[in-house]
Amino acid sequence: HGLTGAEWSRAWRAHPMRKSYDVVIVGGGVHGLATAYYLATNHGIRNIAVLEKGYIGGGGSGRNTAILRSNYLTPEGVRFYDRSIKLYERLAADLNFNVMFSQRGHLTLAHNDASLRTMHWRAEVNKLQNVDSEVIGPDKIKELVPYLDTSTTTRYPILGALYHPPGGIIRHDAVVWGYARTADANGVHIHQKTEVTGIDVEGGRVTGVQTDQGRIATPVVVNCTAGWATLISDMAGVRMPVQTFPLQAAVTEPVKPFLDTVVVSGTLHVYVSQTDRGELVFGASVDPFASYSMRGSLEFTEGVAGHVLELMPAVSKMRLLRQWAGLCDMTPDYSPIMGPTEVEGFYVDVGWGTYGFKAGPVSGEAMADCIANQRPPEIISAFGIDRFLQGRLVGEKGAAAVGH
Ligand code: PYC
Repeated sequence: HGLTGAEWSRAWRAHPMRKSYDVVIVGGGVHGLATAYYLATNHGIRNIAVLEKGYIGGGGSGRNTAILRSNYLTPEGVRFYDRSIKLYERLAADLNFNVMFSQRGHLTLAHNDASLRTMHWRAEVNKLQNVDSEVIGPDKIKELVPYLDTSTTTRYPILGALYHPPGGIIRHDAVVWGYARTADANGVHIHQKTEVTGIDVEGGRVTGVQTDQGRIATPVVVNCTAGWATLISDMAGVRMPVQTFPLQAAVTEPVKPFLDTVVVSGTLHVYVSQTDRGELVFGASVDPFASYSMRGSLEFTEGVAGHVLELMPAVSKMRLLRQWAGLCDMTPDYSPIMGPTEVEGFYVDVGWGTYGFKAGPVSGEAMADCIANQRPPEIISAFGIDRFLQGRLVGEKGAAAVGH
């Protein structure tokens, strides 16, 4: 509307780095920015630096397939992700930023008796937590997604699906930008192109952070990274049971809207949704070997195209435009690691596997509470790192995206 680039006001500013901050957050994705935002707005803690070695939202927050849902398997997981959905529902108003949340419904298809059984299990756990989720049959699936091949003669017939009406998609960059702008307006300093090179620990407590832009004194460091969770934790001398795997995704050219639900097939290792711009977004499960590579592979493209066509043969003429990868920090039980560690002042919000973006708001809210009140709030009490020592795992594999 007639503004030149120079006239747009900056959504977040660049500041000279202070010599000390009350809290330093490592990682400028949705988790780091949300933690800063809720620390400032819910707890009045504003002397905060968010350090990002690249640009904000350039990691998992800008690489995920923007799917939101809360139809998990464990009561701890369902409650946690449901709180995130509730925060996402009011996020546009809270941040005064259009995040384009479309609650279009989410379908997880079952192609065999074993997965149908897991869908029933999830539906019952979901209902007990007041989360809208039910198992539906092929006729209802066909009504919701006419382009799906629900015939009984396919290689992987669709026997049923877990239907989760509140699930959907959102504009992931807008979520990052909205949190960044509002955190900045509340006094948070966002330092992009600032790489953490060390964490100072003296007498078992954090005293500062070393960066390629100089040292910062601080009593609190929060590791909100994905892909670099073990690297940053190692700097504080804290070991994490995390292995990093790439996950690949792709988009097609845009076409007229025809798909207004999110469709996931665990058996076929694929999920599909259509953006407001008309592109189909495809994703898979993580690559089969641990790696830090963010390059796309032909194997992925062939696999995803084949599987999408088993589900929706009618899209065979659509062309893929782009593919990319993000890094997923997998934990042994497919639940995150959140809260304090054995080093005083060193907190972690890591291990986000393939489900980190959807947890951004609740993680920020809970981590801010944990730091301000110096104890993990109930909603993340099951996700502490000590669960691995105590054998209290929170097994979410049966509900974590597609088969891993
Ligand atoms: O857990 O819904 C999910 C998901 C989608 C893509 C990756 N994970």
